[in-house]
Amino acid sequence: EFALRDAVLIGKDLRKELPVRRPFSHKGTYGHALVLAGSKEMTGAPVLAASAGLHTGCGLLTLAVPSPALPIVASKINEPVFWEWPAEKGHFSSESYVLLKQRLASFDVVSIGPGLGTWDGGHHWLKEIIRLVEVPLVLDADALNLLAEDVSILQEKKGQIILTPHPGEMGRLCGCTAADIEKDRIGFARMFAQKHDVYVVLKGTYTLIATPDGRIFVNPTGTAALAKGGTGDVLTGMLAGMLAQKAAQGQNIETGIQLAVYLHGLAGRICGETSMYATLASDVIDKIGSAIKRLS
Ligand code: NPW
Ligand code: AMP
Ligand code: MG
Repeated sequence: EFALRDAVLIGKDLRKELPVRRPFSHKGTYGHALVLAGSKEMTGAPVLAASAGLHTGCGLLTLAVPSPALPIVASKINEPVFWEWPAEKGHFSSESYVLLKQRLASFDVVSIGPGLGTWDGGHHWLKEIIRLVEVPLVLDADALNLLAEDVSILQEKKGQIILTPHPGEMGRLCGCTAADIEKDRIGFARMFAQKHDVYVVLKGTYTLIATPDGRIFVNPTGTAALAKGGTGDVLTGMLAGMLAQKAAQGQNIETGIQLAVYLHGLAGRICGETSMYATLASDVIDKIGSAIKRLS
């Protein structure tokens, strides 16, 4: 029932959707993002996501990191405020639950997953988070791997959820292989988004955005320069940074998702102009500003 011609190519009208940077404004005007990421084994991913979020323009960013990894992560980046996340990931006491709910309410967007790792029963932990967060919630990487244990926990959501799987993660969510996903990218993304009432950003050469009501957007800006570890963590951060601005200004998040995906690809292309081989995830972050300039 859905033909390829029904998919909409993004880019043309995105310039006017960029959050406006007004002279009479301050950091509070541009939103406060929370990124919850990292583990002892993966201390780079949270730094990439947080740095990408701030380069995309949010006013404030808090980086929550499990306590064993926090000192290492905090030594690599200066701009975020840190939140020492309890290492006991699987359990909230009723007291900590109330405090957590209060603290989570102070953010305009919450992004979870890069480098977080997975653990037994982790989907119970994720279910509590999904229940508590009332603002746009981005789930990526290991948050998607935890979600794959039981996708029905999405029913607990209070606000909009955005999933950013690569084909491997999408396969885990759908109970099939990455190769199956690649044979029908639009079909899987659209089915999952509609069934669970979420946005699905299915990454790949042409990243797709499937909306909860069954529309499909296609991003043209990707490049093989992005085929390197950490570039997905950069996209997660860019979504947090862009959605924080959209949410803080009371705007619809849909064009924020499109902007983040488009600018991520464009930043990759700008890197590719120097080298298709040498591009690192951190180089992509350095080109976010140029990508925004090229769009505007
Ligand atoms: P194959 O076999 O390679 O063809 P995983 P991950 C498949 C963190 N990171 N098209 C792929 O297929 C992340 O945030 C930390 C088709 C394979 O089966 C996560 O927390 C970094 N298939 C964690 O590492 C930097 C595709 O998916 C599987 C595909 C694990 O994330 C690196 C691999 O995916 C990393 O970001 C495509 N386009 N893309 C750090 N510096 O701290 C992927 N696949 O097993 O989910 O592993 O994506 O590396
Ligand atoms: P991840 O696998 O989570 O690190 O995400 C990789 C990111 O790089 C996604 O945004 C992909 O769309 C992008 N990417 C990787 N390889 C390519 C490619 N060959 N062409 C376009 N985009 C790519
Ligand atoms: Mg990833």
